[in-house]
Amino acid sequence: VGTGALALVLVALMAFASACTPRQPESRRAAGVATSDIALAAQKVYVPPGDLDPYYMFASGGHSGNVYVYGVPSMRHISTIPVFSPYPATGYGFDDDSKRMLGGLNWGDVHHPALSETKGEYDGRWLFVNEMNGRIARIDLRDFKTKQILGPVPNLHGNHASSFVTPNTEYAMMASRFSRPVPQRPVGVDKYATEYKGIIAGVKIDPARGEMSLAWQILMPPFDYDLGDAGKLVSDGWMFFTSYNTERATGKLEVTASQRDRDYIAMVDWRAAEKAVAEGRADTIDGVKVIDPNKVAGIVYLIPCGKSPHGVDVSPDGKYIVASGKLQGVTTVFNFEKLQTAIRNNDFTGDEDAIPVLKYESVKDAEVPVGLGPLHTQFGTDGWAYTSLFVDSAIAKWKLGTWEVVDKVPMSYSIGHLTAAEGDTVSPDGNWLVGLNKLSHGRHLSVGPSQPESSQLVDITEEKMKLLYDAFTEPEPHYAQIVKADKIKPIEVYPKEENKHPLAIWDVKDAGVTRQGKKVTVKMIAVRSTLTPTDFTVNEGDEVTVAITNIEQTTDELHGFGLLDYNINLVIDPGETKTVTFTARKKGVYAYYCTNFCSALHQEMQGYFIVQ
Ligand code: K7E
Ligand code: CUA
Repeated sequence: VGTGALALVLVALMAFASACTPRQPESRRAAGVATSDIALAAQKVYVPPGDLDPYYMFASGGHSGNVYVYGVPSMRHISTIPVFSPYPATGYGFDDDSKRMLGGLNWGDVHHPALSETKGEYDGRWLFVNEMNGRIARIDLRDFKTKQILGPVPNLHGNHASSFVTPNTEYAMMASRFSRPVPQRPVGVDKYATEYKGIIAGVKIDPARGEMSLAWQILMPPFDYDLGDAGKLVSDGWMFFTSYNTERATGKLEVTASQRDRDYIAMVDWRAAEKAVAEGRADTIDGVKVIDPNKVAGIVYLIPCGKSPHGVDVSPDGKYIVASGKLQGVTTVFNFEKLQTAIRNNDFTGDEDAIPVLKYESVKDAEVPVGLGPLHTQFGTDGWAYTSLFVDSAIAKWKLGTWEVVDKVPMSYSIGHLTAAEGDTVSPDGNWLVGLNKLSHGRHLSVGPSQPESSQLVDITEEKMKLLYDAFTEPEPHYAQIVKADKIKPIEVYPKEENKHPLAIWDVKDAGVTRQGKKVTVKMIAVRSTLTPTDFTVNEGDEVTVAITNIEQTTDELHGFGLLDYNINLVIDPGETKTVTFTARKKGVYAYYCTNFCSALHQEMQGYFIVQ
């Protein structure tokens, strides 16, 4: 059965590959699409000059390390938020603070943005994003800037099933896609099944400041933990994680990890985990409180699930746990009440490393025949669910409770995640749905071998889903969330009275150079259209700190500080102070200048750095 399903997937993929050979630009409007339909679609997505989109979409930038911000429904890319990679456009990764935050890692593989929530609704305060090098970051939506990067955390390797938050942002989640020996040490893969361990972790979030800290980890069997979601309303207090390779196989996983007919969803009682740690029942491994299910019962259970599941998604009412078996033609729905009853009655079929395995028949509600290669599910109003189908390259619409599949819309091509407006909250809006496709071949002017990925906007207000618009993004849009624009209240300047930077100055007469031995501090002011001081001199070998305050309090008045030949590039927003510290290694004269166009005399905003 295993190889059969696999062959099916491969055949479908090959058929897809041959279907999209390169073509020259031309109209590929589908036959039978009337001009009136196109005009209607255009009207729905068009946001006229001067108007604003009613939604923000925050999309993962995959291994670019960025988050991309879009307006919905216009699908205009309006901003890039650098998180795990340097981004010269905003000077991110060049000033002392952001360089320290990146910690010497110049990339990250971002997968799942998670907006902070209050009572299960997006509250517009923070955006959390995970990345594979065992890290998670917090972006403050007050200024759309990365404020904290936690990790790489010990023990946990390949943080993919992250950063899903609980309904009151008590926790963000982390889990290992790659198992390895815990504690970390060199052990051959021949001992994988017994010596390698998976890790599930809870990242505590300070409710006032958003500050993240690693609270606890759970030692898990060496499966590959893939996706997660937090319980809500009736299932609040639980976290769910899919896993594959429950075969504990190594080597060519595409074959060895697809043997079993069922893998598992791990369900974690996070309040019980919290309590176990508070009661001192956790071990400390590499400085982290780690709960071992061999010693502590009642924290985690395993739900058998369709072969090699990918996404797991909790319905808005919290009653259903929807898991997609990516090598199957069905998505499986589990009933939270049945899960609770089964746990209460010890309705188990066995265990994996002391973790009880629930009985599939006792907890399953339905196997919904959505189509081939189901990956992820999002929700609308009235119990409507939308599942992405990678192999079929389509979205299926179906109903919770009746399990009827009522509609399908093709995606071009090969959809991964999908995201609905307010889609992970307890009350989705049921109007917009965006398919985040892995490929786009032939849907845009060719740009060579590295094609943009396509994102497609779908109208879900009516019985039939309607594809309205193709947008494109840089690699690799894994997941995105769409939030009502009026929930986010960004500032446009940093108020002067909030600037507590020790090197901030507000008057040009305070600008200048001070020296302590070989340490030189330059306090600089940036304001239209001068960088003061306009020149400064240091000695070769000095450690130089340039602290620049942009004293503007006017929207859009950013100034830059580009220092040629020294790889220094800062951008300072109105009211902000930034520092850069470096050694004056090269003798000579070097120009610095403002990189951000700021006024008619922007080009005059320049000075000289002299190293003698
Ligand atoms: Cu691309 Cu969520 Cu990393 Cu699915 S993941 S497709
Ligand atoms: Cu300041 Cu250009």
